Amino acid sequence: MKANEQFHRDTWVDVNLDAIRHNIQQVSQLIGPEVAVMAVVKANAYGHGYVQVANTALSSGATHLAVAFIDEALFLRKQGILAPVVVLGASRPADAELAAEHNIQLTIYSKEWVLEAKDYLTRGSNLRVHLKCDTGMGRLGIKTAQELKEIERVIAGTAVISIEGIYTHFATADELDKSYTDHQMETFSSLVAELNEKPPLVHASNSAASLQRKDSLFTIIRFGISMYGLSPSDEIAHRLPVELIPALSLHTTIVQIKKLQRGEKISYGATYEASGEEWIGTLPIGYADGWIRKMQGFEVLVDGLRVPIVGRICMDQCMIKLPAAYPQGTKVTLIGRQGDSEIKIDEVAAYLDTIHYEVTCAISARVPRVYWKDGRSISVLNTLI
Ligand code: PMH
Repeated sequence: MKANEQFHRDTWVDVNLDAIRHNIQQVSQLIGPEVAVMAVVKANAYGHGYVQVANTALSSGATHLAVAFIDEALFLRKQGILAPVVVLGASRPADAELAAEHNIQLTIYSKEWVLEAKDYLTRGSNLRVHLKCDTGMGRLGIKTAQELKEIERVIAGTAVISIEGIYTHFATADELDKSYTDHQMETFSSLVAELNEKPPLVHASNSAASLQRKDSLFTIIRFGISMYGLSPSDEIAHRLPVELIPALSLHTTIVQIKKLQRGEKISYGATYEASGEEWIGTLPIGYADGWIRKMQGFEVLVDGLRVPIVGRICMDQCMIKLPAAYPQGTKVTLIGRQGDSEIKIDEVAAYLDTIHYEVTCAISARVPRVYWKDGRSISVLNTLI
């Protein structure tokens, strides 16, 4: 079946799996064969689609996957993905057995959690955990050597939990000033040194650190935003040592075109008024797709030209002003390339006064994702069927 026969609305995301493969290969070359790659696929793989990204990452050399909570990990398991999955966020002690059963590794950061969880684990279970150290992010984590050693001691006293990893997360690795990350690195290294036994996995680097500092690589990196082809921040974009290819683009089509006369108005609130004869196209994408109301006034690409979004963005539709009577069915690109023109996710993020992470995550589940490999569309994710 053709890709566009698997959904019935002409708005879709294209995900270029070759770009994801390329980005992983680039970072793998940079970090060398001694350091493994954990592909961060939480939040529907930053909006790109859990399963297709996870499988592409694994077949491109990633050994581990990371998600935010157990339900995301269970979803991957349900889709037949067997690779090690690490939950980066908090989990309930009562779910320890469930995680162990599905070979899902959990993040822990308190002795109390271990004491509670071990009562839920049945004899013969082995829950693998990663000890999260808070070295300056102030989010989740063990702060002192004493707490860390206590947790190690309590785990050593149970047969049902084993320490698979120790890690931390950087707060400012995407900034040019490296002093705060240096400080976090020192704190982390001294905490790791306190353990009686070094776990198999030691990790700290997100994309920004992976691409910039060899000293933070340890045994595995946690590669997120740059796997999707995006620079961790504008600040470091010009000094990245590898070429990244963005994987995601967003498209729709003109479903109606009409000629407005001077004084005629557009959309809720009738806030836009034609100043003369104008061609207006209606697009079947709106704020419920993640193309939020604040995008009013931004531009889209039609026939390689930038044209403005006019009037308020509705839940499922919005309108654009066209320079000519383009035919119904004309492709419109909201993120991505048309010929020599491009609207980058960064530009959308800047217009919304946010970061690109938020833009891709916000493209809602009802927008089908079409997956491309070797120049061909190979599958579609349509959560509505
Ligand atoms: N490790 C942890 C613990 C994370 O929270 C994230 C991203 C990553 C790795 C990957 O980072 P990267 O995408 O910069 O490579 N987490 C988040 C977050 O919580 N908000 O924005 C990104």
